[in-house]
Amino acid sequence: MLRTFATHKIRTQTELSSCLWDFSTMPEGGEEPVRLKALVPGCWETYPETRKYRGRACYERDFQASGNIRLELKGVSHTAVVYVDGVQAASHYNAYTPFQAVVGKLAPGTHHLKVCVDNSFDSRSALHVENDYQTYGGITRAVALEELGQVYVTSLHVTPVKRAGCWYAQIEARVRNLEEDPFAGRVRFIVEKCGGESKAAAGAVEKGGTERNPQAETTAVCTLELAGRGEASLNTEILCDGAEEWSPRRPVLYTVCAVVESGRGEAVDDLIDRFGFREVRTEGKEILLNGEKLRIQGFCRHEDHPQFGCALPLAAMEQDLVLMRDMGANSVRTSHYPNDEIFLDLCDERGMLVWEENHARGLSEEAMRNPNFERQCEDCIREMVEAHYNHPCIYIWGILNECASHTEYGKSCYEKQLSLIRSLDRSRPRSFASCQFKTDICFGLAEVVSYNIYPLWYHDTPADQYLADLYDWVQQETEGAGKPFLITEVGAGAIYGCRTPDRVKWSEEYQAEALEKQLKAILSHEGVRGVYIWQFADCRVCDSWFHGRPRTMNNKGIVDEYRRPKLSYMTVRDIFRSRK
Ligand code: ADA
Repeated sequence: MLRTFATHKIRTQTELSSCLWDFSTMPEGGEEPVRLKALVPGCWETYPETRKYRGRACYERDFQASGNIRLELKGVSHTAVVYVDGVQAASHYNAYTPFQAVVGKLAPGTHHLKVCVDNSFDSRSALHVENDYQTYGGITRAVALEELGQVYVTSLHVTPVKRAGCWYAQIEARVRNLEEDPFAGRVRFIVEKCGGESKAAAGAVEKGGTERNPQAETTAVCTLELAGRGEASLNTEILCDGAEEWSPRRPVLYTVCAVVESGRGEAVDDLIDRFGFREVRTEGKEILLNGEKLRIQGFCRHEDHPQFGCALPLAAMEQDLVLMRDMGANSVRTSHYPNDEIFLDLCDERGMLVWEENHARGLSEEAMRNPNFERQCEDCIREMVEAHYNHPCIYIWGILNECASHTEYGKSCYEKQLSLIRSLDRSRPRSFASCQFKTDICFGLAEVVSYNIYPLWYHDTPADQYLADLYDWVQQETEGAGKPFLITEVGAGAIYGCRTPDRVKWSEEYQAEALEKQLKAILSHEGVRGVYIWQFADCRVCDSWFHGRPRTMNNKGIVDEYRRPKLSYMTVRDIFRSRK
């Protein structure tokens, strides 16, 4: 499955995933490769033969196509080299962002696709390092094949803006000419509410047809001229009078469709995405969604499941959202990387607010000085914002969870990355989850101050005292004073089924009691605008993290890895629900 809705009606798109591919390991030391039929998307750790394999492997399959093609790989963990008919077509680093390969003028017939995947840890990889979560191996998200003509829409971003009580859709699109021949035509943009197919849109999507549009107020047309190979940017604004707002309570969605028409009026390409009419901004200590104060009650969630690794199918993603909702949550933090778009589609549809962050966890200044760190972080940010810009559920961008935000060098990295986000998206606030207790120096760089705290777990200071001390320091001593303040992690470990009258650490009783105290302290603090519990479900960690991580799992889930509720489930549910 590529998305929860169709993104093309004119461009021919075929899913190459949701089926078995030929898979073989590529062992370093001359051992026999393991050969399997393996599911894409999937993780090779889910097969008994490769449960513990770390290294290089290759996935192959044939496909039918002709002419110009675009392959989109939505996630390969963690480094990929893509070959079409034996010729390298793309390479990419980072498991959690999509990338593409565009190949010109394929002869009609059968072609061969090979994806070499590497999930090794070595100095080339600054972000995928041995960590408190697992870096799986495989093609872990969907793969799409698209057949392109001479020109195609490469990007389509919508920013909803409200002026004088009216909503406008500000649209920015890019169109690419793949050939030397010039192209002169136009691009028609159509906005409509999801669920209702207007005559205008129905006409516009008829392949090769011409169309007329009676609903001028929801469309705009831009002239397109490309002298030869290259890309053109188009900007327009559409007045969407009477548009219904997206909110967690009523997540009304709209589609935006960009249709490229030739000079003769033929529709030759299209791209459809969804968005919602909503504005997020900060004002003093508040985060406002369409002017309403947000109170975040959320969970941090890893993409992790014992049966699927990080490649959760739709049904498992949906179940996670159902359980979070049942506990009274209104938000999820995609710790610690950009998530599968299908999960974001579900969040859009369910009105679940999302904190999305780039990929980095707990890197020291030394690790941030890896020569590849800056480029790999920037690529991740660019790809995340480009791909997820339109999701109304994303209300904030985060970067660099628990990295060196307390040193001057660290600060220079935070500054570059936050500025990059600002240059790509001016419509959302930015933040980072800090663990630098009373030593952070980066709060002047972001709109929202966020801290991860573990009173009653890693230390025994009472939660209210610890929080008050930290909050007062932020207000009195830092540039975070007067800004919205979130707790982005709090929690305690419990091993599912470990019950003890002594209420010792790792028991379900201890976790439930600790969470009750932590949440009550946080939610009753007048300065705090919300909390994310660490974490929704237990997750697998890297083997070298076994110390302090019984079962080689991070056991702070409110449900275990199979989503079985621990005692704290009802504690969280009672507290979150009592506040709605
Ligand atoms: C950190 C970190 C999480 C996790 C957590 C824990 O705050 O951000 O990824 O490691 O601590 O369980 O200790």
